[in-house]
Amino acid sequence: MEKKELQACKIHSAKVRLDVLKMLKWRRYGHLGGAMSIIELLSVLYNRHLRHDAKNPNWEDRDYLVLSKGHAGPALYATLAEQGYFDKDMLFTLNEGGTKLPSHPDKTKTPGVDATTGSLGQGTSLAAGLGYTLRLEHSGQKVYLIAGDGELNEGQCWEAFQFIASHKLNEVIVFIDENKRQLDGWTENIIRQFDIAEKMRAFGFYTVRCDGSDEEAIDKAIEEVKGVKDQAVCVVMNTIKGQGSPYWEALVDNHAPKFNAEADAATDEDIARIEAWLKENGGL
Ligand SMILES: Cc1ncc(C[n+]2csc(CCOP(=O)(O)OP(=O)(O)O)c2C)c(N)n1
Repeated sequence: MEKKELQACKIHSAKVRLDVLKMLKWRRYGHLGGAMSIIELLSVLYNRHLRHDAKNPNWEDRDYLVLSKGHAGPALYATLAEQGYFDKDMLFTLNEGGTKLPSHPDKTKTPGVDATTGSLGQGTSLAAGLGYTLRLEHSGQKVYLIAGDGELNEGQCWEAFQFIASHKLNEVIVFIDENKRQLDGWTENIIRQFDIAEKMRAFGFYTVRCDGSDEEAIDKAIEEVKGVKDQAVCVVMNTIKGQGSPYWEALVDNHAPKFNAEADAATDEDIARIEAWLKENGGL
């Protein structure tokens, strides 16, 4: 990717991170940790790979994003707002009664959301079915599926992965956000994952690993798997839950924290730091 494009992706990530922090601080609680770890991926997808049109969210030839770890909705909403699907003011209705931005994505409510998710595991089957339909239609469209590492505790994921691998369904690009934590702690203390990339390979996927905080590395990984013919593909991203905030990264219990005075102060520091970076880099 050219320098200019990389910088645009980094600015996009910074703006989205800023909005996620602001909206959750304003809301006083929310799914922070797992939202922060997919911000760079969403930036690379929406700026470089996903075929989409914010002016025409139901464009028939679009690619699909399935956020199977649906609780990371705030990252998707901030991304969609940054892309122009709706006004940024709407971000500050998150989780309110009657909002178009419920805590988990609902395709009947939000422009740009194609998959209703939140019950972990289900998005993987949805993506498999969607990908199979696109295959039958020879449409050339793609499905970008984002699953969490804790989510892999759901047997349904592995049923869907068997289907995707068996049909060499590379219409679906599987991303696993390996942030090593889940709702109630470290994944290895709950159900040990062993080596996720090796597991995906054993299931039949062409699998690459990348640093999920590095837009360039993510883009490279996607380019690599897009070049694979005749095999299912997967990108395992090494990330940190709470990525991009020293305070939230260090707090192990950052899944859906409530804000208090300490969190407010730390988040204000994050906001100031990100705004300063954006100003320096022409993003504000
Ligand atoms: C079927 C189901 N069981 C339990 C939950 C509650 N839950 C929400 S998020 C979560 C942890 C998910 O961990 P992971 O996929 O690693 O997400 P991340 O750490 O990236 O936020 C759980 C258990 C759920 N949403 N769906």
